[in-house]
Amino acid sequence: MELKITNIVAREVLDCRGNPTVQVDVVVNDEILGRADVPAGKSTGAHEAQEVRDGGKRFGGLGVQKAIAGVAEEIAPALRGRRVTDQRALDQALIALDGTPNKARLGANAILGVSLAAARAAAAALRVPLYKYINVNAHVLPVPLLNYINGGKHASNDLEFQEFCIFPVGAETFKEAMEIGWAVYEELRTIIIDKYGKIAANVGDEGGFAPPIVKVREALDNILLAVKRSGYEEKIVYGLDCAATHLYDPETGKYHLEGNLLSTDELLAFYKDLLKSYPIVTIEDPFSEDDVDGFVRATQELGIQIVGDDFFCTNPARIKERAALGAGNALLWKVNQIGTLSEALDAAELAYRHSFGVMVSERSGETEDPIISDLVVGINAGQIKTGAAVRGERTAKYNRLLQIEEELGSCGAYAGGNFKTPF
Ligand code: 2PG
Ligand code: MG
Repeated sequence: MELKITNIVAREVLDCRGNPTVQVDVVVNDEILGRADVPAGKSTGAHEAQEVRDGGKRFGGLGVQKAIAGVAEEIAPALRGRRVTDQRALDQALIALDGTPNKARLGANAILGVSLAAARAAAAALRVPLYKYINVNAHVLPVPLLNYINGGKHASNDLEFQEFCIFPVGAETFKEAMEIGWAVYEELRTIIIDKYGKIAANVGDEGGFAPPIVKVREALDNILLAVKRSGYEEKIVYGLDCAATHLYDPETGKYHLEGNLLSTDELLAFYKDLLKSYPIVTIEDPFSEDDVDGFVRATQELGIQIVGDDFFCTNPARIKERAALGAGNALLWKVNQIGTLSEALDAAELAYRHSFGVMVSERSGETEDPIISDLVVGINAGQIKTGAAVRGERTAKYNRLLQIEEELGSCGAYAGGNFKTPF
């Protein structure tokens, strides 16, 4: 039977910060529903695909009624009657309809919602889970990069790096990674309350604690102590997202850190020192989105995974150009940075061709939609970053991965072994 798109409906819903976002329903043959929500970032890169927001007073300008009107008035009429399983062709039609290089006219939020909801509808129509619809060989359960101390734009403290994470590479299964994660999180809560008082145990945008810390080393020391007390030291290494685009001062070409202005060289030296003290295996955005030289040097000189977030923006053209220069060795994969599923899949494929790692990521403004869990298994990426395993918009992703691990049974493989290090 032909699987045809018979309707597309978009609506305004709320993300975990309470801000409006787009939810899309794609209906196949008048009865099968695919639904997807679009997330939103706060520490965004300048080169991301553009959302359309309403401006004006309502929701402080953040409303998405214009984006939704574009779905009703232009996208739905253009896609009705098309085969839902032609994901690539649907995405190309969306890109052509928009007509801008960065989806600024109809909005990456509208376009991505339709693209993801179409994939969900196709999978539902074919009666397969989304991860299998994307890839018949989907089987890798990712190591979660659990973000336990929040700083930067995600917290109301003065800690400049955005994310301090544990990476339970030594777990045997995803389920065990969650158990380890819980134990460390609870130890960390106690440590933070003892040191900074109970108010410091409130959490930031991604569920990590947001204590009144300024120094990077102090944040790491607290996490290391929590890991030690949990008894899981042997199973855990560490990761950072410095989100350095937001530390960069364009006037001086330097980076704000702990009361100093550091050159690329000095920041690199700071990282080298950190690596002497802590078993950090992955650093995201150690330099600003256009500091190619910084990324090249970090990749050559730090000897760990250097992940590009704002730096690549999940954009195949940026990955191609910068990977050729040896800038970075891993891609942070965020579907809404590029705006369609097929372009995001192209970005992942390109990354693999350059022997890059791929880490699938949420945005800080998520909903309870766990679609990235199916996507991370679908592309066998082996790494996911979706905050601490608390709060519904984060646990939705982890819970979906627990289901997928159960569904895959003995066919599933936890990716931890890929990251075992000599530390
Ligand atoms: C990041 C992301 C997600 P945001 O910088 O990696 O953690 O933050 O969604 O705010 O861009
Ligand atoms: Mg980032």
